[in-house]
Amino acid sequence: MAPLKLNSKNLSQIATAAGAAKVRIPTYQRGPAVKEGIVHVGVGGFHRAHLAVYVHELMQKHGVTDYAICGVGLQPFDAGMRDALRSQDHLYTVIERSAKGSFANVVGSINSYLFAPDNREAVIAKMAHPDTHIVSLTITESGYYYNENTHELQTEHPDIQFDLNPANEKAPKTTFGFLYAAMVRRRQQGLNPFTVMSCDNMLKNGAITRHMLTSFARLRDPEVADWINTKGHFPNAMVDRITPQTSPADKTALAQDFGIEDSWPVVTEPFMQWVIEDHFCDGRPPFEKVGVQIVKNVKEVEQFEKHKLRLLNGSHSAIGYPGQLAGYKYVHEVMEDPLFSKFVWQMMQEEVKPLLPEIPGVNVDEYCKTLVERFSNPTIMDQLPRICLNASGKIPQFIMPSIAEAIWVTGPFRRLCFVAAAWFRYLHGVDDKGNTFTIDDPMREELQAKARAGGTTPQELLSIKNLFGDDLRSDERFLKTITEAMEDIARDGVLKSLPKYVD
Ligand code: CS2
Repeated sequence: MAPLKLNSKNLSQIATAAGAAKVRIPTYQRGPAVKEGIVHVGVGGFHRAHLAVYVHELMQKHGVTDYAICGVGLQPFDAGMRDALRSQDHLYTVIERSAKGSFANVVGSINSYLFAPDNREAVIAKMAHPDTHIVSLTITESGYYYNENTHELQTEHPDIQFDLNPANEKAPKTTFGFLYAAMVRRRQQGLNPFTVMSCDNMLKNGAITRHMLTSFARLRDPEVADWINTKGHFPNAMVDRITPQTSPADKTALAQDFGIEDSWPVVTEPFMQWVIEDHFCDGRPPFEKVGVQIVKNVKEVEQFEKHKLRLLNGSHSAIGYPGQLAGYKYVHEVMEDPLFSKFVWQMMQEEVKPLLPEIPGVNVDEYCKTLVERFSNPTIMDQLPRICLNASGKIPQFIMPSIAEAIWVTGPFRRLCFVAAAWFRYLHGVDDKGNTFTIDDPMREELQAKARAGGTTPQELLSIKNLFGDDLRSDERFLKTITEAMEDIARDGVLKSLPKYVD
C-alpha cells in the first residue's frame, strides 16, 4: 500500500493502516483554539526529539492544554523546516531506534510555526502575548554571542551591533533582539517576563542567557535591563538525547515500514534526560509528570550539566575530530575500532572523571558505561560531520574546561590534548588519507586562516580570545603536550598515533 502523507486528516488512517502497536498518534486537541504557552526558537532535530516530546507526553497522557509549542525559525535556512512542518499541519514523526527495534511516534505538540524572515513583528508579538509563559531556546552555542574568555556578550559582533541600533528594534536579527523587544512590550502591558529556558549544551546555560540578555538590554535601556534581571527567570538545565541528522534513507524506511510519508522525520535513541532548575517566573507545566528531573538546588543542576558536557559531549568530540581524520563516517564505526573505544574510555575515566564533582545517587562508572552503549548504537547512524559541526562553540565547552582544570591540579590531560590537536588538524579540511571535507562553523574563515598559519604549532589558534582563556595560552606543560599531539597527527595520522595515547 502507498504511504500516506502525514497530516491531521490522515492521522487515524495512518494509525489503523500501520497497526496501533506500530505507530502512535496524538489524540489531543490541536489547532488555532489551543493555547501556546511555549515559544521555541530553533526548531531542529534536537528540539523535536526532546522538549517537544516531553510536551507531547504531557498533552497526551496528562491532559495539559496550555503549553503547546509555537516554533520559531530566525535563520534563512529555517525555511526548510517551515515548509516541511506547514505541509503536514506541524505534525512529524519521531523514529526511536535501538537493538530492540524501531518505533514511530507522531508528535503534535508543535502547534504552529513562525518564520522570522517572513514576519519579524509576528514573532515579537507572539513572545509578548499573555498566553506565552516560556520562551525556550536551542540556538546552538554560537547563538549566544558569548565570549568564552571575558564571559561577556560579544557587543562588537555585527549582528549584535545591528540589533542594538534602535532603528532595527522592530526587525531584529538575533535571539536577544527578539527577546528584548518582546520583554519591552510585556513590561508596557504590565505582564510578567516570560521564563527564558535555554536547552543548549552550555554549562550554566540559564545564567549565561540571563547575563547575555541583560547585557544587551542594558545597552538599550537600563530600566528594562533591571526589570528583566529582577523579575525574569532563566533556569539552568542539562539536556540530553542523541539526535542524528535525518537522512533520505530514514524517510524511505518510514514510508516502507510504517506507511508514513513525512517530509522531515526525526531519528533518535530511546534514552532521554532533562534536569532543570525549578526557576520559572510565569508558571510552568508539570514537567515532573513525564520524567523530567526538576531540581531546586542550582549547584546540583550544574553538577549534572558538568557530567554530561564533559563526559558525553567531550567524548563525542573525541570520537568526532580524530574519527573524521581517520576516515570514519559514523560514531558507532569509531566505537567498533577497539583502539579508539579504549582511547575514549580512558579519556573519560582517567582524565575527565577525576575532575568531576560527585553527585549523590549517580554512579559515574555506570554513566560512562551507558555512554559507551549509546555511542555504539549502530541503528541511529549518528554522523561524524554532525558532531564536528560548529566546533568553535563546542570544544571550548566540552574539552577545554577539562584541560584548564587539569592544568590547575596538574592532572593527566594528554588524551584531551590529542582531541584538541585533532580539531586543530581538522581545520585544515583534509583527512589523513588526503580527502578534503568542508568545515561548517560560523568562525570558519578565521579558524582556517589561523590553522594554516600555525601549522603544527597551536599558538595562532590559541590566540583567539573569544574562544580560549589566558590559562591555556600561558601554560608550558599544555603547550608542549598539544604541540606534540599536533606533530604526531601531522606526521603519522590519527590511527598510527593512537597507540601512544592508549595504555
Ligand atoms: C553532540 C551533541 O553535537 C555534539 O557535539 O555531542 O549534539 C549530543 O549528541 C547531544 O548533546 C546529546 O544530548
